[in-house]
Amino acid sequence: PEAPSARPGPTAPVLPPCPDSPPGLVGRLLIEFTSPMPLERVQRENPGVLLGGRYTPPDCTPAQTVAVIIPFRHREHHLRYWLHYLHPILRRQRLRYGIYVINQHGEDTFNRAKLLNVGFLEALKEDSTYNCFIFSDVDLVPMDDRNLYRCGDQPRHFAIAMDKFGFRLPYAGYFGGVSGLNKSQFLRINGFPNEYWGWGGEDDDIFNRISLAGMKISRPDIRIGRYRMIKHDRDKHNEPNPQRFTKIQNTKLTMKRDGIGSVRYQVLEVSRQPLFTNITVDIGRPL
Ligand code: UDH
Ligand code: NGS
Repeated sequence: PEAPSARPGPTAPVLPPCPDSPPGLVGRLLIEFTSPMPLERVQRENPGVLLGGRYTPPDCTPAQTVAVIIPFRHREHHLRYWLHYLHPILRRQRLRYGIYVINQHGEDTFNRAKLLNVGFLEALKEDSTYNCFIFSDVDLVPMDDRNLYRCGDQPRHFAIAMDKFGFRLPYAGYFGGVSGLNKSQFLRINGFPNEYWGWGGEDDDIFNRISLAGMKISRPDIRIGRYRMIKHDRDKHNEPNPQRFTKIQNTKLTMKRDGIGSVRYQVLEVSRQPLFTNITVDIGRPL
């Protein structure tokens, strides 16, 4: 018979804080999107992920709880690659996290930034301890696990060296693809704009908000912030927005009234899948 001391005690052991530099990282990764990626395989390979795409390191206590928010519509095959690559990376990074896919209902014009606002609010409804929000396009996979999906004392831009831009920033103020803000940084800029319908400019508006709020963008080393983008054609109902150039000139005026404080939407379904939480939402359409 087992000695009593070998049994788990009545109180859970207190785990040490997770290290600043996680020891199990591997560095540069081979990322490719050639062989198909069945969801069953991704599930089988990630048994430690809990329902809804939640994960907590078994061996340490993370300083932050990270909500990863993905704007989404009709990109199931991209999502399978994303989950396949990202779950093991986030696990090695010793993060406590949850994955939220914010699925725009219907076929009206796509609105990335509004979906991200919805993700912020809905993730907090699920778990009020989220204090770091990483906003990621579904088609972007980091090529180096030293690119830590955590928040810092300034808003962070992660996707700084994408393959399609020759592994460089396309312009100094680029803030697209993958970014991260903690809760107070996000609220300081009144969240993201809700009025960019269609493609383009919303990330520049977010960059403007951050600058106008007196914050600076933090970025990883250019050798570490590398990304592969899954190649795709332009989506239907996400045409370039002709208003985007004038809108980004007016961030200073619009950010006060348009943002997380004014977002209106209706959640149609919350579905906890094995590897992510799927939130289908009616965000309306352009006026
Ligand atoms: N997204 C969807 N569904 C859509 C549109 C956008 O899920 O119908 C999401 C998705 O997470 C995507 C993100 O919004 O990664 C950004 O949209 P995007 O991928 O369309 O933006 P990107 O700049 O592409 O990557 C623009 C079209 C490029 C066409 C190039 C043809 N060679
Ligand atoms: C800028 C867009 C951004 C966009 C970036 C990269 O021109 O929204 O290009 O686009 N700004 C405006 O249109 C005002 S990409 O090459 O990824 O298609 O993120």
